[in-house]
Amino acid sequence: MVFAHKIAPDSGIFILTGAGISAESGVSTFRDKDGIWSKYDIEDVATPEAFARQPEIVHEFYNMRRHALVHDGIMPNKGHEALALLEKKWPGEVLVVTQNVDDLHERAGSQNMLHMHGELLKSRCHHCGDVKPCSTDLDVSMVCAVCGESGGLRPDVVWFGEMPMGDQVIYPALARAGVFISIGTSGHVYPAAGFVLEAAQRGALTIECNLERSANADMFDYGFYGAGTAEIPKLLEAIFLSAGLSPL
Ligand code: BV8
Repeated sequence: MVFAHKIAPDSGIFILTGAGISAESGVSTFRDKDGIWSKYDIEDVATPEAFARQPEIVHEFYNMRRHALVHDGIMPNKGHEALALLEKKWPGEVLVVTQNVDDLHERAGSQNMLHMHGELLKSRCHHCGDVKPCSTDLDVSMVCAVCGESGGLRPDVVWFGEMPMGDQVIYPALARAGVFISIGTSGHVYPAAGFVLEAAQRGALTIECNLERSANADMFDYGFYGAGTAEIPKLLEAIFLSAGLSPL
């Protein structure tokens, strides 16, 4: 398939990913049937108020997910690998901005990327802001090695009502992108769900790749619908062909 839009081979490609790209690696999504939010209430586990009110419950929620990521043999899938290969082979800039807190993009080889909702494998001290790698359980009794305060170590993730990370990189990259791709996200969470409009207003070609049409599917020029491991390679082939380049 070739897009009606011509793509300049030196175009910047901005890729937003969500939980759907990690689904085939065995990581639960949030809003699918049996997803995380069908088992937990956001207000109980993913807000700063929840952490202030019942930190043990919040720690248990993230400790369970961190333990699974580290110990359950979760590996990057062909979708993560295809994006890492794109970064190597595409003549222009490729930036992956993920809403995911897993490390699967990095483990697949993506380098030019950022976690706008933080990382499960990092802890942050609520008191002094110190961030450290973290692959084990956190609990309220732990003392921060930098400031000596206890009770403040939390997962280095962005909760609802908190400012997402990386704005200084994200918005300039959206402004210069020639192609905006959204992969594996339901389009419910802002400001991420608004990125497609930012890119479209600057004239970017916008493409959605998802198991099914997302909440903001109508905002995209093209859609590839099905499992990411099957659709992402098709989408990347169309991009190379539309730029007059031989596919990966
Ligand atoms: C903020 C924590 C402001 C880490 C998460 C308008 C503008 C701005 C904000 C708001 C607004 N309206 C409402 C808000 C507030 C809120 C919000 O958006 N609420 C929603 C629910 C309405 N936003 C915020 O609070 C954000 N902060 O705006 O701050 C501010 C300004 C100044 C000062 C202070 C604050 C913060 C949002 C971040 C919240 N944290 N996670 C964690 O626990 O993981 S969000 C959570 O949802 C995850 O990060 C997740 O990534 C994210 C989005 O979900 P998806 O990734 O899309 O996952 P989902 O399950 O929904 O969908 C998966 C998709 O994959 C599905 O479509 C499915 O079809 C598809 N799929 C499944 N299998 C496959 C597949 N696709 C392909 N292949 C497959 N095999």
